[in-house]
Amino acid sequence: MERTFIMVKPDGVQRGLIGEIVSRFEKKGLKLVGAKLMNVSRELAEAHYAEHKEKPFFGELVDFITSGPVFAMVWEGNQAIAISRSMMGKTNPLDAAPGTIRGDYALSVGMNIIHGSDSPESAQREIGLWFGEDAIISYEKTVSAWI
Ligand code: RTP
Ligand code: MG
Repeated sequence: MERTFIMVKPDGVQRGLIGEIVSRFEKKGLKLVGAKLMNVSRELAEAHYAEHKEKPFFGELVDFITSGPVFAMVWEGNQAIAISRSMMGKTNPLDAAPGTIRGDYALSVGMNIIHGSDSPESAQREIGLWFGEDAIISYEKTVSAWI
């Protein structure tokens, strides 16, 4: 069983896509184990995207993520990390297949609606950074036997 950190970015929140995105993850069969609507400090944004610190777009990326509230979530399930990445689609909406979240809702790489952890190491780091283990809920979903 895996956990992954998923975030609806400020553009997704402003465009009213929280419900649509949560719905897609629920219908897929993943289990929501943590969620919060929050403003992001520059410090948190810089720590979250630390791997991109030297990239030319880093400043813009941090400006964007701190520009309005985000909806941060933790989803749990078999292969949750890879499954979520495939539901999101490629980073650049130009390459994201129709049917994926970015393929259906985004036009530009700078505003691509959603973030998802890209590996087990990233997921662990990001869940710790945004939630901490105490904020994650453990519960049984009886429907899990059918997924
Ligand atoms: P994310 O971390 O946000 O889930 O996106 P990702 O894994 O698909 O892509 P990543 O390579 O980690 O890039 C992080 C975010 O930086 C912005 N970006 N801009 N201007 C550019 O060439 C460029 N490249 C990346 C995107 O918003 C991307 O989601
Ligand atoms: Mg990434």
